[in-house]
Amino acid sequence: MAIIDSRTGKVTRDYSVEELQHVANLMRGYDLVVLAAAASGHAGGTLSIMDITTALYLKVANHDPNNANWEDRDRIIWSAGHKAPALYLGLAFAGYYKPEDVVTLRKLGSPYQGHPHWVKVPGVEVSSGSLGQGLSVAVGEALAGKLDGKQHKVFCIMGDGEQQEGCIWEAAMEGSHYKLDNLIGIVDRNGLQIDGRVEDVMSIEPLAKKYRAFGWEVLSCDGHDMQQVVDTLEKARTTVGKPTVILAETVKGKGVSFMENVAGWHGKAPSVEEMIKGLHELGLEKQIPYTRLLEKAKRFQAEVDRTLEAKLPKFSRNYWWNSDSRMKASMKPTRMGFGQSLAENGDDKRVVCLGLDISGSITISEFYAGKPERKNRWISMGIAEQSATAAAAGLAREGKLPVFGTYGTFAAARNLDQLRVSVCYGDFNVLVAGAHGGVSVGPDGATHQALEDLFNVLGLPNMQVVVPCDSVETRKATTHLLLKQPGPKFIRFAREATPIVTTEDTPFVFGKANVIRLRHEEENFIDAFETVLAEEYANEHEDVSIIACGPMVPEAMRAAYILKQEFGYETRVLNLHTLKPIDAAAIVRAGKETGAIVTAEEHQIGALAWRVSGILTESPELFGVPLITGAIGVKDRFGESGYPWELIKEFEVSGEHIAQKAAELMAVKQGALAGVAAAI
Ligand SMILES: Cc1ncc(C[n+]2csc(CCOP(=O)(O)OP(=O)(O)O)c2C)c(N)n1
Repeated sequence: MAIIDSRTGKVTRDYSVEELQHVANLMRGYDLVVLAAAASGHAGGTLSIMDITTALYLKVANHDPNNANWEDRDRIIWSAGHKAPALYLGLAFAGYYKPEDVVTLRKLGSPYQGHPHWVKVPGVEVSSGSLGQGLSVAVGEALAGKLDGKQHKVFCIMGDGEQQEGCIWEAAMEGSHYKLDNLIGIVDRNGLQIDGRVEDVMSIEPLAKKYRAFGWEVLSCDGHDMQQVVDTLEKARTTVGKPTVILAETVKGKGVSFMENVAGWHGKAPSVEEMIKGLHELGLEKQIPYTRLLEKAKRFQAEVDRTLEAKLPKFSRNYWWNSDSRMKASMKPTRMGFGQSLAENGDDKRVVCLGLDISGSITISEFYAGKPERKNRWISMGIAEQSATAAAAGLAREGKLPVFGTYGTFAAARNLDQLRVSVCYGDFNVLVAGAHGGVSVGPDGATHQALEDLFNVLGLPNMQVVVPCDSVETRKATTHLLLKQPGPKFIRFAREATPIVTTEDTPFVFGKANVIRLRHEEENFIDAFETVLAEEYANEHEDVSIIACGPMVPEAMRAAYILKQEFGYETRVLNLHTLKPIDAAAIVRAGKETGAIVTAEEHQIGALAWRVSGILTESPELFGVPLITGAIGVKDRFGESGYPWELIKEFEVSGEHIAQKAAELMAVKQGALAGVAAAI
């Protein structure tokens, strides 16, 4: 069967193998264009899965593009959500929408999010992006199919690196236990993952034997031989009494010579020049109207820019970073400070670093870069956050100082119970890096943006939590946590370049806030500020306080500047880099001495705001003291694809938004003071 009119049951279009080959090639070309337009995304794994995608959506799976939720459709679940562009193009070429629509990929407001969301795009079966979950979802859909006496199949597309997630094997057991012969797994065996060869990162072999031992029928094919792909998929439909897995041998980056078998092309998009080169190799330079498509993407982006500009609170002039000579700041990704510290402190033989297949990007690989003698203390764990977390506890129990890190959400949510029981209950010396925190992974979208991670780790007894404000502070904090601070600790830092607002001389004392005060205009924005330890600061009776952590500290400084320029208000900025243990004294003083507090966090409102308000409300010192508070942060919504600096505006957490909130509080405060004066 294939694409079907669900009303009549008739096949609307049947493709020959040659036609399928032609479409697969075309889809590869579109893939390059949409990735180039997005300037981010996963070239390697989308190209390796393209022939299978074409065979499934145009030939093997029964579905109706005009009736996406047809109850008898075959379900196709993309557990490997990062391959989303291939999925979007498969649906487009099947007729759900036009291929050219996909060119808005990864842009703010586009339905074509970095990782697929089923609510936004018709034909997407479920949302995914956190690896290892799809096979379980497929088990659920297959069980439902059995319960309802349905004949359709449930396909699940997975990566080979993804096989390292333990959850896959729980689902594998369930599939055979319930004899789910309506379940068909497909593994894209391209042999590479982010950190290198699957074989080296964490061997999954012998994969066929493993699935067989779990009670599955195992088929294999050349994932680029269209006839074989179609035949194997059709054969999988006929298995009786057990689930089937297809191990498809593929080449990462297939079809584009300079991308083939190169691990570096995993999470990278081609430049426009590389795209043209790739199109040329595919013989599509003339066939795909790439100039028109890139123009379409630009127009979409221009509209995004306009909408965001309108969202930004307006003042008498532009205060954005580097907008003029007074707003100059140099930028560096905060993650760099983490790697730098590991490089500097890694000689301590107790330090062991665990790799979770994102090592270069989060800079944990700096631990062994150029230092082969440390390689035996570098332990690659594959894509297995839960096991690695508990293994870190085991290492710590034996006197080691384990460090691991991955995307903040996978370092604080995926492994939460392991953190809770194995690490925190045991009170072990484990340093966890919640990398790529907040909006800094922008175009990856909701599944990868850590906006709830701090709720998780702050709620764990014994856990200590630091959110440094720039790469310099990240280096200092990492060094302190790694070697001087016993117990479980979580450090959260960003991927994107953020302004450097501290220097080597800026104080960093674990558990103690800094006060940052605007003093005078300087050529370099940052030099206009003075920073001192909060406990050494003498009250200057400022109008308002802004309490911030992480990349919100530079935004708070910008807000302080705006408030001074626009209203003449004096602001006390509190850099609360340590969220746990929290500097309660500095918070209470800010409340008492300024009477107005705005919290600013690049997180769902509450990780910072509720802890600050908890301290304020239970402080006897503040009884009878007039105090008004406001909170800036993400307002109970999931993330979105978009560039990090766009999301700062979209989520209303910019310096302008902080300043606007502070000005609102000031209006109330002044109104109240005027009322008191009038009453006297
Ligand atoms: C739970 C989780 N951990 C980490 C990641 C980050 N990540 C995205 S893709 C990827 C590598 C996947 O490798 P593989 O399954 O082999 O896919 P392919 O090489 O085919 O792209 C990783 C680690 C993630 N998305 N989800």
